[in-house]
Amino acid sequence: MTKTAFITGVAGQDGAYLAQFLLSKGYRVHGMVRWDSYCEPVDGLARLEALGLAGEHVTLHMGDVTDANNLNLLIRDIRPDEIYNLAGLSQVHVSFGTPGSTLQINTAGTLNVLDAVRVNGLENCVRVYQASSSEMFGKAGAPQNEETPMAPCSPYGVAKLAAYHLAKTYRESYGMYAANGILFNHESPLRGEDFVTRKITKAVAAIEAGCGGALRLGNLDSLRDWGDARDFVEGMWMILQQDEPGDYVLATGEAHSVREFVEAAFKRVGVQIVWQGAGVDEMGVDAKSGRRLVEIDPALFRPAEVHHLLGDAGKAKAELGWSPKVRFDRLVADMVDADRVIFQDKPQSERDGPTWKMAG
Ligand code: G4F
Repeated sequence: MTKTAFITGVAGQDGAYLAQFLLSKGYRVHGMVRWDSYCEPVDGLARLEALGLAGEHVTLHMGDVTDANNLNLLIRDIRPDEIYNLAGLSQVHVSFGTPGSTLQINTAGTLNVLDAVRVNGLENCVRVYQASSSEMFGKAGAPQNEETPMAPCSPYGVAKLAAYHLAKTYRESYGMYAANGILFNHESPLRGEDFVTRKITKAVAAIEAGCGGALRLGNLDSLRDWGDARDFVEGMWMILQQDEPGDYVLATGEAHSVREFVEAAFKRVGVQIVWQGAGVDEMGVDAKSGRRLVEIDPALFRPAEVHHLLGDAGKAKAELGWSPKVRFDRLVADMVDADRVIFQDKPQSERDGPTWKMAG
């Protein structure tokens, strides 16, 4: 029997790859996108377009997780077998500036999804995947797994932790199939430029093409467990195929610093970075030419930082049979290569246009 999935946040990196994955499994896929994704120019649907999924493949609905009535009606009409709640404000640094809307979207939004299932009387026929995050571990020591006490240190982490507990509470109180995927950082060529990986790979490609200035970054020493988003969306699906709902860490088990990511990305285009100076005066220099390619921007430091994320996905491996296929070097190379294509395709006159901007 054909299953139906409903993805909130379908226009994001994970939403687009998950939609692609579920379509390949024969699912009927419905996705919710916010009204502003439809505005001209329709950049909001760019990821779905990049994967060839806009149009008839995914049925799109305009909506917003903060609008409970809207969600109730959508879920009533679609009657999905599986809901993947991926909508959210996902930029940790932004959450310090907009803590109120972060909680509205990431916590109250999750509550609205869970409650829409409940008030429509669908507790026994819908499975809900909640996009939880390793940012919930915050200051907890590494490595982190499902048993690690959580100590979030950003409004984003706090909002996600509350949502995680809401999913557990609905599971325990109403017998609802609600499962948390506690995902460590996962990246791809579709990653937004306000995350550090894509910011770096796009800057490297621009510099190689001769049209980028120095890359400005904040904390170079934080450690992240970076995997490939395509591996992770498969894990999301596997989580919802278990007989009993549970909570699972998805991670590669390998941590690298932002500094290492910078070095690997430049290495892909044949540039060796050497570091000079210290603190906010530190810079990354091309070992051959002496050109300054990386600078520190104190404005990009966060009020509080998660220093070391390193996931232990042993439970997912044992129970789901999930393990990541893509490792760090390949991920960096794929992302740099994808950004090189953007610059190769552009005539010199267009390369400094609005598509090339430093964000986040
Ligand atoms: O790429 P980031 O912004 O990702 P972050 O904060 O780890 O969050 C991502 O992963 C979480 C999973 O743990 C998700 F829940 C969340 O939604 C998101 O996907 O920053 C990574 C690191 C940080 O330590 C940051 O301080 O890079 C450091 N960094 C240094 N310079 C920078 C920059 N981050 C950004 N965004 N921009 C910079 O210029």
